[in-house]
Amino acid sequence: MNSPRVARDVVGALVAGGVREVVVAPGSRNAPLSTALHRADRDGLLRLHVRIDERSGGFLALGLALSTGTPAAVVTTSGTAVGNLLPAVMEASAAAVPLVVVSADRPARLVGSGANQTTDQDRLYGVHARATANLSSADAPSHAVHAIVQRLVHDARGTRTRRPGPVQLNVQFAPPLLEPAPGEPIPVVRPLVVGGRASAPVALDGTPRTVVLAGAADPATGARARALAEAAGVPLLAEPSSNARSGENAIAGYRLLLGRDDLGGRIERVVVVGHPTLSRPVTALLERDDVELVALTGGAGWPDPGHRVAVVADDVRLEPSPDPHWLNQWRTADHVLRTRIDLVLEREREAHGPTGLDVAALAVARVGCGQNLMLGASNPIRDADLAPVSPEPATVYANRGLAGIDGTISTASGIALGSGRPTTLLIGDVTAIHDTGGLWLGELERRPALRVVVLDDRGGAIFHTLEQGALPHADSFERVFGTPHGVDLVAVARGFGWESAEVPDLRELGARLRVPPASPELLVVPVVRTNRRRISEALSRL
Ligand SMILES: Cc1ncc(C[n+]2csc(CCOP(=O)(O)OP(=O)(O)O)c2C)c(N)n1
Ligand SMILES: [Mg+2]
Repeated sequence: MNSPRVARDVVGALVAGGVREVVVAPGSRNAPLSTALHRADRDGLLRLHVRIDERSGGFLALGLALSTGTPAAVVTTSGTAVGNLLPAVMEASAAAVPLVVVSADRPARLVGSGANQTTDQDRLYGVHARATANLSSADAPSHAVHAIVQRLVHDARGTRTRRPGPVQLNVQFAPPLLEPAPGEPIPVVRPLVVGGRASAPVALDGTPRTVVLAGAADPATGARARALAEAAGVPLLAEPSSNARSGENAIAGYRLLLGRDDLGGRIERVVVVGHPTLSRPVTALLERDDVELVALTGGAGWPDPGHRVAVVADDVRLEPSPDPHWLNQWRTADHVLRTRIDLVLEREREAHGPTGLDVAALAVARVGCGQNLMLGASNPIRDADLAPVSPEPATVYANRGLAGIDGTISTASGIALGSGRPTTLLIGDVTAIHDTGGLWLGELERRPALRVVVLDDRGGAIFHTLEQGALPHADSFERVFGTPHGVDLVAVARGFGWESAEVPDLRELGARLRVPPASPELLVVPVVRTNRRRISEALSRL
């Protein structure tokens, strides 16, 4: 009866390591874990979530880990099920999210024998897993299971390495998988105490013309970026998922102002916080050889796509800027820019109805403090990057580790369930179609307070603004980039039991967004995409 006992030890050690949210996808080989987790959920040791599709389950666990700031686990059966977690593992690795994969396996001697649902699962995630461990129910005394699993959870947290991320625990279960009469409780495992470390702040004098550039970051890191810019009196260039895009120093239209010689051109130092990824002007800034780059990070690594970073530190003491005009010039320019952006959008609205930028601005303005806003890859997050700064912003999330359009609904579900707060997700139609599996909610499952707003422009609009959207490629564009589809997303959502409606009118959308979501709901906002390139060009000329 080793398999059920080992499974209970694994679950007890996960709990001791601080895991409180676990996703299970049903299977036969992971039956010992599934029943132990069901018991742990019943006893209030953790919360169990069940999903059929492992790819969706992986992203759900990612969202749970993101929103709780603690490791979340996802448990699968053997075979292709384990492979379905790869996208979530890759994102967790790139975004430094503590994700614990527990893959059930068959005994090692069966690998390569042609036995059913048996493959080589050891280190399946390769370079994307921070650590892996293998356990066999045939040889796993309880104290060893407790030590191995807790060490792995600390590897996911990055307690010693300062490299949080995904880990894999592969457990070979030999039959019998279940006891004739279940009922054994989960053992209480003593938590392993593991200390971390941090270094002293680096002092920076305030003379060089400095900006704080905030990329994707958790709320505490975002707050630090904002405080740093405000204390030093310098502009704050904050991407929407930086959780720093608020306050007097935030320059809403920074992306368009970076190209100006009198603003972006005069930057002498950039303090980078978080992981910036969104726009080409920012990438160009990070590649400049006349700018001193300071990367602020509590982790082992730092973003440096231009290979120009000069200083890496846990924290800095940035002296106040002696030049008050520096910040004021940015603010004044941002103010003027806003009126011009509004004029461009008004013209487009009159001709073609609401634009994606209108919808994003509405979401940023209406989804406020105490709620979560997740922004999908592609245009939604870039549109929000041009929205006015909200006085009371929501906590913002986005999968910016690898900027995939996959698993977005599932991640948002995890964020809603993990935080227990109303959550709004703004995504494109292709992104929504990519994760329709994430709409599935079992009848016995907790229902997230999640509103998905789909900006439905019938295809991949972002490609209109890239090289392939130019006239010479017009012949191939629709088929291989635009990917028009006839999917009725309202019908799809209703099929999965979600409340759903089409909301073409911005005023109605605004009214709906004013009320925080209480249960699963999907709204479709139809817009055109034929004017995307024109809007983008008009904005870059401002
Ligand atoms: C997993 C994955 N596959 C493909 C891509 C490439 N990609 C980026 S945006 C995009 C289209 C997104 O379309 P939609 O969600 O409708 O947003 P829109 O561009 O229309 O605003 C694709 C296919 C990606 N980022 N991730
Ligand atoms: Mg689209």
